[in-house]
Amino acid sequence: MIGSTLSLVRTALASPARHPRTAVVLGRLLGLGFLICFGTGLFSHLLQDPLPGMAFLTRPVWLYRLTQGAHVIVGTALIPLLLAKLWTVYPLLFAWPPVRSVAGLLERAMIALLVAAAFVELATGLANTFQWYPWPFRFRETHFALAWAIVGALAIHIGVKLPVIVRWWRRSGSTDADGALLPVADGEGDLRPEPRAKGVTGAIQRRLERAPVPPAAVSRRTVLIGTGLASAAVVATTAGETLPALAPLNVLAPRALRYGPQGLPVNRTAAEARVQRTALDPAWRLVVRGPERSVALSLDDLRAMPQTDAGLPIACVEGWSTQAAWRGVAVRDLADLVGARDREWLVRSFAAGAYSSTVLQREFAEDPLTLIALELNGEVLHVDHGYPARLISPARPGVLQTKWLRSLEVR
Ligand SMILES: Nc1nc2c(c(=O)[nH]1)N[C@H]1C(S)=C(S)[C@@H](COP(=O)(O)O)O[C@H]1N2
Ligand SMILES: [Mo]
Repeated sequence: MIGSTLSLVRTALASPARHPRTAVVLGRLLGLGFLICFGTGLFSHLLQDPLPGMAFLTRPVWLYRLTQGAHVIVGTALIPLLLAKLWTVYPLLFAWPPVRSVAGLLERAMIALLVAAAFVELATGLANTFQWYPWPFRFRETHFALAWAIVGALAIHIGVKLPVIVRWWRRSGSTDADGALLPVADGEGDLRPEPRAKGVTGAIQRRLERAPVPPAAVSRRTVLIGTGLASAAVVATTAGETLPALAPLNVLAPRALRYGPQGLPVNRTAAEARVQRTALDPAWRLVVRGPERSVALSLDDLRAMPQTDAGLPIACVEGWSTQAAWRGVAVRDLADLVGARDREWLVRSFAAGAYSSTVLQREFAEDPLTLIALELNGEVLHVDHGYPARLISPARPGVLQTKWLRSLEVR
């Protein structure tokens, strides 16, 4: 009874667009996209939590802007692709019996894991770009752990589906008409439109036989073109938060380029961080603590030191980024003051809460463009951008570009 009902469901859902080739074409793009997101995400994660002994490139200065921009753009494009893929294969959920072998059971369980993980990954990633955290768990740890689950499950999934993938890899067309199978363990997962529901008898069967065959609502081409257009549309309307050329189309992204004081977006204002009073206090000093010597520098002391200009982007993990002109004291010059070149620094903010300190690794500390910035785009740093002084360094995530500095200590 259940079997025949499910068979009816599958007959109703059959469509020429729900074809293994659709699944393979979408699957290729999904696999490629998830790999790009995995690689760029791993890079971003390691920059924030380096493994012991790890060193990073500090050039090109836009390296992180590129990798994180790609991470968020590709992740956004994956959303329509994943939905289209699920639309293509979900009739397989109505197969009866649901499993026919241990291998089939394992494969289904693994696909359930893959789909669930991919869904949560894309949903949390999207919410993160809007700085919206409607969940009790920590975003970064969860997003990172799920990424490994996805990549592992994807590897197994591709391995199991290799026969179908190989079969549909080339658009030869000759095998198109025959056995449109999504072969799994032992022939489970037939996506073929069923000419007639199996196991249906009596009145239902007679009605089915008399029923006209419904015309194909959508073709494979329509589904693929529609999915491509949907992905292109979400990218075109969001990528403008990092690509200036697309800025005029940027209507869906949470960030507009050049919005905010001094032409730069602000994630956390001085008022939100409750630092206005400390920031504007003339008694403010920047403490630079070397192994043997320490100095406490006023803003005038810092301004009296040699000033370095650097054109560097702020590239937020959430995907927005903006190029800006910074001016201030090179960290190398401060290191010379306390005799501590070629060292790793702990940089602290007087703002409490998240991102209140960062470890500035040796290679970034030694880069001549890593600055204690006092000016932004030709003006004294706005208090929302970290007045009196903030850290800015090439090729590092925005979260590590600490604002409202209090001290630098050799580690
Ligand atoms: N002290 C402090 N520094 C901080 C932050 C913060 O919340 N507190 N935000 C970081 C983040 S997430 C980014 S992307 C950059 C740029 O943020 P802004 O646009 O708010 O300046 O500053 C970073 N520096
Ligand atoms: Mo950020």
